[in-house]
Amino acid sequence: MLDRFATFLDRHARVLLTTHENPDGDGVGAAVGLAAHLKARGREARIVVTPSLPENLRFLDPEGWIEAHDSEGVHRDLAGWPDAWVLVDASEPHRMGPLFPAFEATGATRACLDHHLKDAPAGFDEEFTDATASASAELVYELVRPCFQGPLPPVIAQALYAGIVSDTGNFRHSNATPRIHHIAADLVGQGIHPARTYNALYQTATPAKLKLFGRALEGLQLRGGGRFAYVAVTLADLAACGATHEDLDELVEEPRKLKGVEVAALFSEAADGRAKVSLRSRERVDVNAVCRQFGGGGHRLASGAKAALPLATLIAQVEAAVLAQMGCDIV
Ligand SMILES: [Mn+2]
Repeated sequence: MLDRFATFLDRHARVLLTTHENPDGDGVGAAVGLAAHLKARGREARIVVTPSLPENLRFLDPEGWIEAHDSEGVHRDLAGWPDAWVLVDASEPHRMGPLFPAFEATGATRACLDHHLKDAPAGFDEEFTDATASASAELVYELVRPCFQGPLPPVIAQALYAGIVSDTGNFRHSNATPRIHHIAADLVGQGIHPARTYNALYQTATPAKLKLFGRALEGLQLRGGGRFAYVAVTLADLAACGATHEDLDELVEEPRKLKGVEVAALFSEAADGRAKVSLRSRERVDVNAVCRQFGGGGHRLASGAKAALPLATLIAQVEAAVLAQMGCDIV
């Protein structure tokens, strides 16, 4: 697959890299690593994210390559710029959110590089996916590493390490494979600091974020005899704490900490009025199967969905689906 991807990149001179809406450490890390690689090979590469680069990921972009999407301004003619448009860390074009109309309009070859599970490929001229990879950054590492005899350029090493840390939950999740530890060891051996990376990615909470976590945990719900735990956050909760949607990051990990919990969920109201769910499974329950029933997906143990339903309706429906998936009686 990666040989095919390398050949694909070699055929194009102007490559636009985008990732899913509300970019995470893996999407940004993989895109920065790929952009640095392309630039080193004399290609033009740009990265456009929407809505913008989160504060805690700024350190991955020391050269200031990443552009915040501005459809009315500098990106009015974005569709006309690239000859290849690569969606990184997602394989559903709609996950680009506000970038999707330009993606639809472009005359560029459209491709994705991704490690999420997917039923039927659609919407791309070429797909480069490998659901056995722990992170998109792992795919970029495998592509880029053989091109360098010695150490990787620091910008690539840091970006890929942060992508791997993000998607393995700092090597806690079931995708923390032997391979990903070997890759991490190679990157740390080249001078990447695990503690500094962890601090930059995660030790960035504001008082508003901690208040929001407190408020959400006050409303903690347990179902299925304590095997399913969830919290829910409304727009009013965000406003009351002075918090933003970015502050929801990692909140789903809190109910997951409970002893005996098999599935944890975070429900939230999106800014567009739709309701969102993030599901995490400890090991046994396939939450990707649950999210697919609501038009979403992801990985077997970490998945999400967004639906045009009131929050309370989504909660009731997901709760029933999770309990059914667990093989529980619906209580
Ligand atoms: Mn990823």
